[in-house]
Amino acid sequence: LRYEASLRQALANDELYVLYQPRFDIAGRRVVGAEALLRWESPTHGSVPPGTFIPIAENSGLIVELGRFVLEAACREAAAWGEASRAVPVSVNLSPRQLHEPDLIRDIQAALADAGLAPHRLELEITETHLMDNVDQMLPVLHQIRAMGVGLAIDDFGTGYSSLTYLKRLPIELLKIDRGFLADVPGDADDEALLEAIIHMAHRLGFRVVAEGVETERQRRFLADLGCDELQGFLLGRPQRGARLRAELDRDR
Ligand code: G
Ligand code: G
Ligand code: MN
Ligand code: NA
Repeated sequence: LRYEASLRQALANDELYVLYQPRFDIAGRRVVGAEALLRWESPTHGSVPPGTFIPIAENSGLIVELGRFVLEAACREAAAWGEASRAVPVSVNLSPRQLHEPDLIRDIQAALADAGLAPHRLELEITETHLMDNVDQMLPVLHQIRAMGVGLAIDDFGTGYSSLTYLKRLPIELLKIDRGFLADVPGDADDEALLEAIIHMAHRLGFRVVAEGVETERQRRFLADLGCDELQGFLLGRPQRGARLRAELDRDR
């Protein structure tokens, strides 16, 4: 594995940092949250995309350490938003491996306590594919997370393909629709129908719905007409440094 040895050093060498992509209300006016996204700037490999290094970290077990780093950074950042500006929640992606790690609950508690962040200001994203395949095994830890007051979201929704019955068993309040559904919308009648059905179903099951990958105003309006709750995407905000997002939150307090 080409990057594994360098990735091992990356944390100690300060090559990793976290960007924050804002999430907006459906009007696209107000920031309602932000997703922490890990970045790796390697002196030997240049900037390596997360789609490349996250799977390597996952397979080698390094993800546990990297995940802890992101969790701690995100909680500290969100605590700063709370002081300087509006207290929106921060979302952190959890890898399958982290969810099966016995120390996860303790790590979450420690990150919150060290940052002085209220649990409801943290939200954890778990991909649909992983949830589907392991729902029985994961329910206890999901309930523990909810019991702490930390939020849970289903990420990349719609990329899995099994039955939907697992959904009603999950103690989750937010569903993020994979950006693949939006690419040809408005225009593609099939994708439009799927989006409408997903949003309707999610609401009936009591989830709030976030559309990911919103790149145009036409897409935003289309989603608003379907009753989608929140938006994330390049139209409204790219992943950015925490300080920049803090300034934006300050402006629209
Ligand atoms: O911007 P984007 O290229 O950041 O992210 C690509 C993929 O990498 C996404 O699927 C995203 O969920 C994942 N990713 C980004 N940061 C993290 C992280 O901190 N932990 C995990 N597990 N996945 C991440
Ligand atoms: O899989 P997950 O949803 O965690 O990853 C978020 C990923 O989506 C990141 O790689 C982020 O950079 C990317 N992203 C966010 N908004 C947009 C967008 O509007 N268009 C595209 N193409 N990618 C986006
Ligand atoms: Mn995500
Ligand atoms: Na996603």
